[in-house]
Amino acid sequence: MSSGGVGGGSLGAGLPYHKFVSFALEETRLRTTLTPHPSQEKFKSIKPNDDNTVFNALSSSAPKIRLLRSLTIEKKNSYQVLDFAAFSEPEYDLPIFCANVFTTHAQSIVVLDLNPLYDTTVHKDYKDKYYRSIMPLVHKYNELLPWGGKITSESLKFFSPIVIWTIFESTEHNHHVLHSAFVDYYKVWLELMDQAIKENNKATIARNQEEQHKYLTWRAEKDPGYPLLKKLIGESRAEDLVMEFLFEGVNTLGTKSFLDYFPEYARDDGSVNKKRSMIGKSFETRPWDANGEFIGDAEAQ
Ligand code: BLA
Repeated sequence: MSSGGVGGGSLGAGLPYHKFVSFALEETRLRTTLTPHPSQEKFKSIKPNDDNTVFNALSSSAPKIRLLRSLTIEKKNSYQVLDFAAFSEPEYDLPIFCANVFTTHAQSIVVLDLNPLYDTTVHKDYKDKYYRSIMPLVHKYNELLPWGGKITSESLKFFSPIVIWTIFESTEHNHHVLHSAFVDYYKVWLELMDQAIKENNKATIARNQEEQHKYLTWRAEKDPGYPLLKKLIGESRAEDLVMEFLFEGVNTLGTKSFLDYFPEYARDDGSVNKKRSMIGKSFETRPWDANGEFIGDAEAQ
């Protein structure tokens, strides 16, 4: 019997998504100094219940970056996962870099975005500040990585006008295009990070922190990957991974609860509705125009 699942660290070098992660780390090191994040130690060698699955988890910080973390999962002959994100310190209102891919032999489900800290349909100033100049990215990838069809409607307010939401056939060519999009999007995020100026206003910093906390709270509760993580490593280890690694900060950046932010999920007995979506899926086509104006109407879809 091979010792496949043991010592995931070294095997990780062969993972296709390892290439994405190592590019991002190298590119980040050209701009800033990464130090290991406290969560790294506990999560670097997660051993799933099944020998055919390998986890790789890495987390770092840098002067403007509160948390840069990646998780890759490979289940032999079955599926691969990339979950990569970067969160700034609350002194900056930077978008959250978000790359999530779930790949089987047949298809890949992809979200690649600079998730806005502030909902861009409400905060036009935020939309203009970060997205106006990078809208051409949409044009570049719109045909190669087309809109993935109806989506959990609640996700939309966490997405930016440049989001790549796509489901494609898992071919080498498509993965090549995805890699190129990842490189482009990550370079843009790094450039924004480099240019970001530290905020001194306490109220603004507190608001940035609360927005990040709201995002973490949403994803820690409703992330589509959560059920699979529970299956792979069990409920309690999956919860640790989600709360203390993937969405680290959810227990420390704020005190509001999921229902404080998303009261529509409250059940009569005060618990959180387990449904992923209260509204259901909508948006058959891309709901932003080329200028990043929101043109979707959930009711009408
Ligand atoms: C599916 N993942 C999805 C879907 C989206 C995302 C939009 C399609 C289903 C839907 O409409 O919700 C991703 N959604 C996101 C992201 C945000 C969001 C990134 O709102 C950010 C705000 N995916 C992972 C990990 C796993 C994973 C770590 O990131 C597994 C460990 C799996 N994602 C996964 C699976 C599906 C999926 C199995 C298909 C099953 C399903 O639709 O529930």
